Amino acid sequence: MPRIPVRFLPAACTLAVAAAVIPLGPPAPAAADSIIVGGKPVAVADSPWAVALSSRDRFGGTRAGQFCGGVAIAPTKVLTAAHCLREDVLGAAVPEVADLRIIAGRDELDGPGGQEIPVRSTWVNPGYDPRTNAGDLAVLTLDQALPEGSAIPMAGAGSPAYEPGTSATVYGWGDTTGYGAYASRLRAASVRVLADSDCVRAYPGGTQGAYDASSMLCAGDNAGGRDACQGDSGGPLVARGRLVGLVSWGSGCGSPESPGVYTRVSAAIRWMADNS
Ligand code: 4AZ
Repeated sequence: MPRIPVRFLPAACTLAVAAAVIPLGPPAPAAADSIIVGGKPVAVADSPWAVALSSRDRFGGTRAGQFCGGVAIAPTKVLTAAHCLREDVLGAAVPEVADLRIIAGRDELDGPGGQEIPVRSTWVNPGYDPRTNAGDLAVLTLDQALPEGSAIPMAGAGSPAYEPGTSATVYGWGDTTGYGAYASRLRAASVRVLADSDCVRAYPGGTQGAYDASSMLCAGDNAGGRDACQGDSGGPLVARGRLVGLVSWGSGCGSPESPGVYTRVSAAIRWMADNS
């Protein structure tokens, strides 16, 4: 079966909306053997910086309108993927999405507990290129502060957390199967930071997409089976207790020859500094 670069498919979010309107057949399986894919449920109390992005207006009431992930780097600052805020994902321009919120501290999306905090303003990296996915970063400023201890430190350039082979964990409420089975509890999967050459080989350009080591980070599981998937976008990749990546794109989910591609957080630090 041809593998379709996920970034050329409608994002999870769009799929969720489309599914509500047009009965779709099962989405093209990302990878039949992959099943966050290959992860396990985790307690948000142990990863309080992992937040869900939600809009019930745009994505419906089930799973509290979750459509992407995010990660708190300060009490009122959440990083996510720029592509999560695209008009073709939201079905409207960001300012028209009146109920854009983050959900923090809640284990079960449909359950009680935790907090829903409105997004006061959004900043999309002006260097984001929707064609190549380079610069896939947005910053959300929250209306209220998250509880103390909710932010995760970011790994700066040169941190050992970026060394290939480092074990890392990716978190999200996204598809657990590649078939559109969205999680209602936060899940995490163990992957490794991979060499840039692994992603250059997998994504040389053309239909598979192009990996750019200056703005992207390669991570996955050599054996396949553990990966981020649709709906996890914008969520955290953590290594050595620091944020190293944001879920961005990839071809399918969990296939050994197609690692996950993440926004490189050391580059994100630079983009934020350049624009502050
Ligand atoms: C997505 O569409 C997505 N396997 C994110 C990450 C990956 C695939 C898809 C990586 O949100």
